[in-house]
Amino acid sequence: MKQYLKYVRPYLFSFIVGPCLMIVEVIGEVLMPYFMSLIINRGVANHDVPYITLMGGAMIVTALLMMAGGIGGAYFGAKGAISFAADVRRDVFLKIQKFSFANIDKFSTGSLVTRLTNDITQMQNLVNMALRMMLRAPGMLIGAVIMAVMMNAQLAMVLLVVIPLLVIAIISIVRIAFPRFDTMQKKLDRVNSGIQEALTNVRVIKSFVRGEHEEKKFADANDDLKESSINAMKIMILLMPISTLIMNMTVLAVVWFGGNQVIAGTMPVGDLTAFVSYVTQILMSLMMLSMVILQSSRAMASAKRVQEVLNEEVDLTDDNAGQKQLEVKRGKIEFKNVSFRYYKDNHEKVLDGISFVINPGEIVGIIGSTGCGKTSLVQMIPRLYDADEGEVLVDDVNVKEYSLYNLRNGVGMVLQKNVLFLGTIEENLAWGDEHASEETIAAAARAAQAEDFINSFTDGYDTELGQGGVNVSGGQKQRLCIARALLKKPRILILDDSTSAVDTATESRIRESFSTTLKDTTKVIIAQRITSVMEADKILVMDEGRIVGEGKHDELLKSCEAYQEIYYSQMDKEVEK
Ligand code: DCP
Ligand code: MG
Repeated sequence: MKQYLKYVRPYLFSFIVGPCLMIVEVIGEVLMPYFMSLIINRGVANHDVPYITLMGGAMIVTALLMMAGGIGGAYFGAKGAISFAADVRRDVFLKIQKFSFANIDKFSTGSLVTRLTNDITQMQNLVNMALRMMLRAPGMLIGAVIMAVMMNAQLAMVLLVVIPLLVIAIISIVRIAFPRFDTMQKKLDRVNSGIQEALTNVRVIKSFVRGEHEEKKFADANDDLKESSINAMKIMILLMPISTLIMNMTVLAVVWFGGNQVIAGTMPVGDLTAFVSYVTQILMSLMMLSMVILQSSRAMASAKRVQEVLNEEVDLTDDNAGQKQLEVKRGKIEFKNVSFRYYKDNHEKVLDGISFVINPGEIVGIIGSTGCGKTSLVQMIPRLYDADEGEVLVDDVNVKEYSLYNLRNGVGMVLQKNVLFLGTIEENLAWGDEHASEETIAAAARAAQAEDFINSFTDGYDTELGQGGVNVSGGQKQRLCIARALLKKPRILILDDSTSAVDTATESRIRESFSTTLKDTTKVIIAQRITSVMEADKILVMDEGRIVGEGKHDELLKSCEAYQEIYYSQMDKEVEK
């Protein structure tokens, strides 16, 4: 928890002044019953009106001071807590931005969202509460005990019985509640993950008519959360009635014993009323403390979850890169005996002993059955994942030697599952290069065969895209993604199945335009259709994580069995059509 201290430091003023102002309120609270007892004992008993007025005035002044202290304390408490939470949120967000794909795979997106929102809010609530109660509750407890003992030490003995009783009750309740809140937070995570998944995939769910299934899945998770919340609250609910019961019994005992003293004439009436107030204050402050402890038990669970994100080791950094200023210039790619697996615990290798060389400016096709590792292979080039064994070289330098910025700037990649962002087409394309002029953007769109359909929209480049690019067709989206990558003017361009939704005629036009606009750029094209890669300088044929063939179309057709299989199965389909 020490880790969070640095978030307190910038707001130290609020963190100190807030609780101090609350002390003003506490002093007032403790003085009020005393003034009251003076009015009753002296003023009322002696019919001394000026004295009553004087004391009444003192009470009004105290009340005003209390109000000022209360408002100030609440203000600085809230300010400190809100600022604290905002800074933590910022750092968690920045950390997630640094996450590698492998890190993100580890936490689910839903869980990250819960941690960024709900968990940090829990922490904020705790800080806010702590700032207001931290000094106030113990202050009130101590102040009231002192006043009570000073007023009537004998009667104060009652407290010796009651306080331990209440403390035991509170501790047992908190101890039972603690793990239940922990469970509750985990269930909340599951609900959030479910919501996240269902919302992002709502189209798939509808098209598979799996709405009912999803509803049931969600209802289950939601009921689960409900059950565990009720389970936790059941215990919380006990806290109030038990404390109130103990408090009322105590007041009864005080009035009983105190009343006898008043009748015997050993205690003034005013003292009895003040004493009852102090007893109430003591028990109230214990209840406040228990609330803080309970809230902190919830917030501790949250703080731990936030900490997990903050402390997660980003397994892919350029901290040890030796040649950070180096940029990708020529675009040569070489794999030396590369092996890779997503899950490090003895799972099967996804890539197994991959070796090949791609020379600058070459067009290379990668082909192979689904799941054979094509995407995994190309992800090694911009270091989206790191190889477990072997080396990946770009321009004869290990990719780990580059700064991630320079490497990824030099390697443009159109991901298989690509998305566009909320905003206009132009904003989306300029995402590849924010300083791009209108002409450059138009040229990139032209090269990706996107210009015609963009111009056919009434708003042209100013057409607003929905989240993820929902309001363009699959093929249009792919072409916009290609144009976006082109604007980066990469030395190496990787297209991962990026024209799968584009018709073959348009696809071949894109290929043609590449041969003029991107003459010197190394192009790696992953495709399902052999026609997409037939004209490449070289084709890599993959099967189950290995390269089983390498060469030009004609050579492979003669020598590579796997290639022949793919070729003839696709040709058969053509004939059937
Ligand atoms: N895989 C995994 N975890 C990931 C991604 C993939 O375990 N985060 C597994 C699934 C496959 C294997 O790795 O068994 C290879 O996956 P690829 O995505 O590399 O496969 P392809 O790109 O070749 O398949 P496709 O043609 O369907 O895109
Ligand atoms: Mg793939």
